[in-house]
Amino acid sequence: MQGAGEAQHLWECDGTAQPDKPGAATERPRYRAIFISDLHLGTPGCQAVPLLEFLREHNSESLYLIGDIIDGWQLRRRWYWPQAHNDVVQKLLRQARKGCRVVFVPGNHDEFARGFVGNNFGGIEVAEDAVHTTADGRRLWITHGDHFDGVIQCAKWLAYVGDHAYEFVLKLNRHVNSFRARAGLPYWSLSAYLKHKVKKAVNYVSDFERAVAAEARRRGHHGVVCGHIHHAEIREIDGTLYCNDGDWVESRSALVEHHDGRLELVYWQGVGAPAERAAPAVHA
Ligand SMILES: [Mn+2]
Repeated sequence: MQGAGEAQHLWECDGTAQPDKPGAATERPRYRAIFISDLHLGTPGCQAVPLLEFLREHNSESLYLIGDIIDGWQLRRRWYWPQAHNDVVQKLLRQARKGCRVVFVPGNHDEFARGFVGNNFGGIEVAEDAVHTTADGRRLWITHGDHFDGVIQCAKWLAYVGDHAYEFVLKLNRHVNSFRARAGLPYWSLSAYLKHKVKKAVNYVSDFERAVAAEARRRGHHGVVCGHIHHAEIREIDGTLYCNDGDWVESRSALVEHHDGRLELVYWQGVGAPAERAAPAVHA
């Protein structure tokens, strides 16, 4: 992954990118496009430092910021803005200055930016939604995706209920039921109740994916790139390509388009560690 080191250096080199320099003009960014979302800058959960590393190591001709970039909801409750979060914003502005086309499609946590659609901040275009055409001619609809959940809810149940949580639930279940027995109430399975909830969360994810893909299809596009549910994915749904670029709170993932139009999910592990890549989807 360090193979393009020279190109990256020229591209990234602060304020002194020299397209006139012999050889430099032939260097091109590593990817045709990068899609990221759900950074949640302004919250302690945002993994700003790994994100900065990722942005330093991965440049592109186009960069799509697909919503929940700045978490206005949390900032309104409590101001949290460390230097690393500033650095991320600076980095994004610098990308735009260096000739990368940066498009920001606001999400629900940064819906304040929806009031600025059509404007341009330091080279970053703000758009309600967008369409990206891949090198192999596929039109991808770019939208955060929050319009597709009826009740805004977290798909976090999945993350919460790991093995440990399950053990804990079983233990809790015993306590709850010894209490219920003393109170003369019938047995009630907390774990069964939670399992039902988890199943509903799984359904929620697949319902969301289907709804977004169906809308992309209805609009006449070949596919969609969204975020919002913090669940990275590339798969085909009824003939429509569904891509979710994940998030920078939990999965540290991005969707990238190679110069030949191939789409791939990249999970950032940190500098020095090879980026773990999900196998590209068959049709991606
Ligand atoms: Mn969202």
